[in-house]
Amino acid sequence: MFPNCRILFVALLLISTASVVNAQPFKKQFNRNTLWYTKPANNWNEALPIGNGRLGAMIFGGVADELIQLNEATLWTGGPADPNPNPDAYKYLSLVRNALFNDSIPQAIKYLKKMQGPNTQMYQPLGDLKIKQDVKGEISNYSRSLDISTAVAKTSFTINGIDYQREMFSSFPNQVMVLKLNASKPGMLNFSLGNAHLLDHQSFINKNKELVLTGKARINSDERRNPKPIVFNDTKQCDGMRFEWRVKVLSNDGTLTTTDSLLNFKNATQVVLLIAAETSFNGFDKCPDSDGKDEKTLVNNDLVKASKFNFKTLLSTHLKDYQQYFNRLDLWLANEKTIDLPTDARLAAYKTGEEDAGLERLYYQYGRYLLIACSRPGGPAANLQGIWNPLLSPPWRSNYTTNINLQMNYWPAEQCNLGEMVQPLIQQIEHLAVNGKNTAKNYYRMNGWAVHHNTDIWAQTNPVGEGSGDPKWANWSLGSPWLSQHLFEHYRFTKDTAYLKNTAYPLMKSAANFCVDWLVEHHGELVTVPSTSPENVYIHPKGYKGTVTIASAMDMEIIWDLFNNLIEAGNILGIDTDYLKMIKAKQDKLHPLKIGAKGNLMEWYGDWEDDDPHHRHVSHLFGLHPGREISPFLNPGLTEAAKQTLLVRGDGGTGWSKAWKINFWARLLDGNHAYKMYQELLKTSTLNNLFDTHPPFQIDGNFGATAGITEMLVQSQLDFIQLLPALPDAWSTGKVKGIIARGDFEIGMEWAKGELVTANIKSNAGGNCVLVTKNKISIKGEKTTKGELEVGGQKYYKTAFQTKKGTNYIASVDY
Ligand code: FUC
Repeated sequence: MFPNCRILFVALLLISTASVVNAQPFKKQFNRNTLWYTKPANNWNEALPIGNGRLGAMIFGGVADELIQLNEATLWTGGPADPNPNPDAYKYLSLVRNALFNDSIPQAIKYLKKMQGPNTQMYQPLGDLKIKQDVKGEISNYSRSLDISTAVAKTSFTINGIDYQREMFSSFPNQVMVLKLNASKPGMLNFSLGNAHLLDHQSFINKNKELVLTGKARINSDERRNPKPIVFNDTKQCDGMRFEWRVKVLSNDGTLTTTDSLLNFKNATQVVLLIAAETSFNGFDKCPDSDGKDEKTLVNNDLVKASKFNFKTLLSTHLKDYQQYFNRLDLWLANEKTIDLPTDARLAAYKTGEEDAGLERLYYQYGRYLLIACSRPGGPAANLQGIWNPLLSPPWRSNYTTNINLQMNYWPAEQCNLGEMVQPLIQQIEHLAVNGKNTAKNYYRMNGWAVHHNTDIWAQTNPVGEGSGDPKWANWSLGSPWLSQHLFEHYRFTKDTAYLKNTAYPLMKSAANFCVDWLVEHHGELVTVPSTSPENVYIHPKGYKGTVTIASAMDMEIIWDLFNNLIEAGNILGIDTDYLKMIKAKQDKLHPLKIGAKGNLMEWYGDWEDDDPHHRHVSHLFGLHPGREISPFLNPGLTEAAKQTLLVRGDGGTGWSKAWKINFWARLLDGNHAYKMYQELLKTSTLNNLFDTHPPFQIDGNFGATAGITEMLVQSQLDFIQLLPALPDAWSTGKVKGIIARGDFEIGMEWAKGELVTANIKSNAGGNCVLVTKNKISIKGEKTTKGELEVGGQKYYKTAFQTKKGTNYIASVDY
């Protein structure tokens, strides 16, 4: 039954506009974790994504013409980054600094452009797999779906009484994609398989009757604003990355013939195909051509290994692997209704104001699905589009932007019980620290490692912009301290002291060394100069628009955060006492955060107006989130200023901007405003396949929203765990299992009418557990230390107890 008339109206509208096929009434075949549709994707933004961290596909679900667009996560243009692409850059630093201290902003901008270097490389598509299926007649029962609890996509339809189905998944354990096609009547499956790529390539059938596509990425990516010819070879250094993908027939009960570069299947009932892909990428510091891996042997090995198994075994191995991650966390909202509507119709109804807690929950879990699908240990970090990109010149190069977007991709990982998926980011940071040392030395004559606004699979770290980039983004230089936050957070969530000692601490310390050198003493304070507040523009008191300043609030907060984490880390490890005293002294001397005339947190060195008061970046609230310098529990004055800042900025912005605002409002303990931002994100920044759109598609908003919802339910950034810190009225009754709090506590909870009922806390690492709740609670069978505190007029109860590793504790509310 349809819940009400408006949904019915939208449903009818969709059914009547389904021009490609007839949408027949549906059997209840989909569960609460399924995205499903009654027509094929009209375009890429409607196709459904699958991935195993490395091999990705966007499935369109066409009937006679099916398009499956493929990606391989390591396929990028270019080769190892040039350690010193602008040898004169360092000469301009003192000129920039003098200009800024003399308040000559245009002059500083001119010099900053002279400090820029090449733009990053681009993430590339792997190609298209094309299916032409021989089907004639009226189509009924069409659906295409993606079940995020199994990570399996399906396309089904009926023609002349025959049911056809295609089923596809990307297997991490077997490192292939698996595609099964079948017909319900024997011998009725007739189709051909071909491939395509936008670059010059070779396409053929090899002696094993495999469909092969081989190609080479460009060594130079073209410049968007000033297209240069595609270049595959660099006579000086290195040639572009090679790639190859193959389709192998695992089983086929019909006949197979080949023509040129097509596989033709006739009179089959079921065909199972394996798709394997490899590139010659051999590490961020190796030429992908001369020092590249042998991609042909690797593809062959992948296929040989996977073809030892039948479809059933491949599927069960895939499910076991995928579900070990996905099933760790679940959320139930009491007001989730069973809605027998396709996902695009649900979203359309939601956009008209229809309530749909089930869609809200689905989008939340979709963020977890996407992270498992695009970031797996051993592979590259999730880029701006995860691993899904069909274009040779994708938006923003589909690279990594480090002034918010890359970090946002990883905000949900630890807290949503997917800590392993952070490994690719940590690996990227390790590479950045190597190249970033050259950048710090060559560009600034400084110690430590520096990362600027953009990076890529080659871990490029120089300021980008090629001499004409706006310094408000191109010259932003605090990538290393911000990324270091993720290093320490991984420790805070896992309590892995060996990792802290051997991996995180040395990298954090080196980033801090860069910050120590980067800071300049000015009127008795430490400031950054040059400084930007990504990517905002202020109105200078002299009337012109300024982008560069000294000591933006964000710079101060990021450096404060690193110093704070480093001191904490050093104390845990019991090392570097004198060094950390020096760091503490520097932290205390940082130019302080200030409140402006409007009651907001000052973004700039002066209390200047913004060129765009609703600018999408809210960089100066870094200390509220993802930092932990500003909190209602610590500093009500700054917290109020942060709130005022958000009110002035408004609730608009790009997808990721709205996602960030969910997190901000959750940290301000305002669940209803956080929820409002979530609604805004779903209503105005979400595509029909539930990808976030900037616009265009950018995956950070998906991840930022999943993180934000978790922040509404559990927070642990301070030295306690808050249960239901920002529960919105809309989700007044529900339950959750599997959220991870810092200290490695796994939290399950039930709540009703807006109040906690019970919580289950599993201690994975032992240690002291401090809970902060709005209700008074007891821990079954445990002695606790209790306290009370009041924040913003709300009374909170603090309950502390010692835990044993591997033990479950039950918290119940004292009535
Ligand atoms: C930053 C943002 C843009 C976009 C880009 C990828 O530059 O300001 O909005 O998200 O990254």
